[in-house]
Amino acid sequence: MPTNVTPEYKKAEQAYRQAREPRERLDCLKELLRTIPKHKGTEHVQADIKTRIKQLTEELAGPKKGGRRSGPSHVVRPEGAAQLCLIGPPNAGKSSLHVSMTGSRSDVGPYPYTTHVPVAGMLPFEDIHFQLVDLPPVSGDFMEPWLINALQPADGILLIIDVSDPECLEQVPVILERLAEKKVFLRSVWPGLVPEGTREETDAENLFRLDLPTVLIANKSDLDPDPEEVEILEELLGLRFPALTMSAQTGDGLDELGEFLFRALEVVRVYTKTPGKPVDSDKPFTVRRGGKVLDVARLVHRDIAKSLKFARMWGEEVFDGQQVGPDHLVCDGDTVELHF
Ligand SMILES: Nc1nc2c(ncn2[C@@H]2O[C@H](COP(=O)(O)OP(=O)(O)OP(=O)(O)O)[C@@H](O)[C@H]2O)c(=O)[nH]1
Ligand SMILES: [Mg+2]
Repeated sequence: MPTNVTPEYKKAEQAYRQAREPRERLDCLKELLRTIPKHKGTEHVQADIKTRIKQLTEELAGPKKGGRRSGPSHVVRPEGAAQLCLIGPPNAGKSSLHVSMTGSRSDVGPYPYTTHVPVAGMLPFEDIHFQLVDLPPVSGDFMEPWLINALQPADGILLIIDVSDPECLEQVPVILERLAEKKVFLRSVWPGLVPEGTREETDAENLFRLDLPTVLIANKSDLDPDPEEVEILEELLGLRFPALTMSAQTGDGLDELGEFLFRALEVVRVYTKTPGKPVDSDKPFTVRRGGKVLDVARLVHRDIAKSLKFARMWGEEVFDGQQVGPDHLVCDGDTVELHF
């Protein structure tokens, strides 16, 4: 972080960290550039901000007529309770898993480098969905230049390997290295599961670094049915990602992901109701542990959040219809009635 920054810049920094929508992130970047003190000590950061503005503007502009870039935008707008990106070496079965878990039509092929563009799909879990984004592979030979940008809105990574392929021992470190070069760091710590004795050092000072909680997915377990294989792999690689074993072919282990993500991301479901009407129990809004009534109101409508006065709540930690303020914490399964 540059020295002697103004409170205005600090505010812009905080807004950037929280922004998820690409367009919102672009606005925040412009605000950062506007507010950063312009002197020698901030030149690097200024250049970094400008590069990101350029990249994101190009992404948002979509296909360029007669230009280098063509095809759809590579940033997927987050939807559902969280966005998870699929990363892995070529041919590991990322797209096969995506198809099986979300019902998408992502291309599957028996040869490497089948996937060329991001494909979004929704993984259902109970009454919510997680968004899974299938991506092209990462290898020592190649990584799509836009891939890092596509990871920016993600809440986490599914690191998918072919557990029957001994080459994954070389592939995984290469992937981690390539991402780290671009300031994307795959982390084993998830908010809802902090393994004992792990404290990962992060350089929180750096605005553009991205730390993404990661789950290792050992795919193709039908080809290597040793249930301890993934533990041995992690031991050999010196990694401590939580791991799930799956087979896209047989469907084994696929139904564990939703439950895992729900717990690891500490998703909190909140139902809403209008005064005098029954609860809208079909579609909850989702926040994370530590979320407040105000956060739920923001999801319902920005204007409601702005003029929110109080809420009535039903749930385990309140008495029925209890009146609470906008800063009241919500718990999974709560119902709120917003008064504004
Ligand atoms: N036996 C077995 N084969 C699988 C499994 N999952 C995927 N495959 C096969 O592995 C090959 C590659 O699958 P894809 O899903 O295209 O792999 P990918 O990781 O998306 O590949 P790229 O897009 O090239 O990175 C295909 O022939 C799949 O049928 C599995 O669980 N078991
Ligand atoms: Mg693929």
